[in-house]
Amino acid sequence: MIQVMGILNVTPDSFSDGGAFQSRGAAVQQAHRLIAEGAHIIDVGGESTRPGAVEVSLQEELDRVIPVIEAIKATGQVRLSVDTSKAVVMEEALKVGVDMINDVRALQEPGTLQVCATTSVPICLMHMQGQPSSMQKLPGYTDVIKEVSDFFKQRIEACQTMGIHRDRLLLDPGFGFGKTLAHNLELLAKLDRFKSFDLPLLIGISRKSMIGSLLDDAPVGKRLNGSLSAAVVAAMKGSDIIRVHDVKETVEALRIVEGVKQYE
Ligand code: PT1
Repeated sequence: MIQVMGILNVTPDSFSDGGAFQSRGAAVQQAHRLIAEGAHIIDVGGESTRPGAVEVSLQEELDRVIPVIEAIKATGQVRLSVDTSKAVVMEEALKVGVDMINDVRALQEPGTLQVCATTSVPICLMHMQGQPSSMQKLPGYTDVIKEVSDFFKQRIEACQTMGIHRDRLLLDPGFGFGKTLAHNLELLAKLDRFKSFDLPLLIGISRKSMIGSLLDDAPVGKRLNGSLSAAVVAAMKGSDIIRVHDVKETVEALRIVEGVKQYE
């Protein structure tokens, strides 16, 4: 079954829910809502990585993320993922029982490969060109599919060299991370190319600017239909996990995909 990963942002500058879930209680409440709506995994993130976002200090990120993971984990109702690039945050999240690591920097930060080598949880390796603060300034590729593929190959090898089993890895082309609309659309159109790695694909497109661009610059709050349509396309092209804000709607849309896929 295609899995739905519900987004739980614990950032004050989060791009689409305005930091409404900053306090631990509110974050846990939102987690319960995502679970009730059918989320298979909840992705807890304390660093905004949307275009233009500034980096957050280690202590700030720990303070935001760890208590929330601990509190949701105590309910024992759902698998939890931590959206971080920092080794110490990964380490502390693992101590409180996180089930998956989601790294938009694909374990390129110091110490992250080492921390991941000491555990057996799944790891999502995402592709990004540049850094969030400036990645949308001038994205450029000769061949976006080849360059993302080469990056995956290199990061898979780096993991294996450190003793991280290949079968723990998931791949994510990183929609909106140093990509123009054309790059994002080509990645979505040719998503099936990445199936050749024989690893699960995770896709995050929910409410992103690529959806807004195709809808006459619709604001974040008016991107639901577009996000669902993109999720359906991604699922039809072989995505295994879809990372979204609107869990209930996505679960319903994916039921139709599941129905169709039975007869492929
Ligand atoms: C993602 C993702 C993520 N996206 C994974 N983790 C974000 N594995 C955070 C925009 O163009 O796709 N995959 N963690 C959020 N980042 C963005 C990027 C938000 C671009 C918005 C945009 O609007």
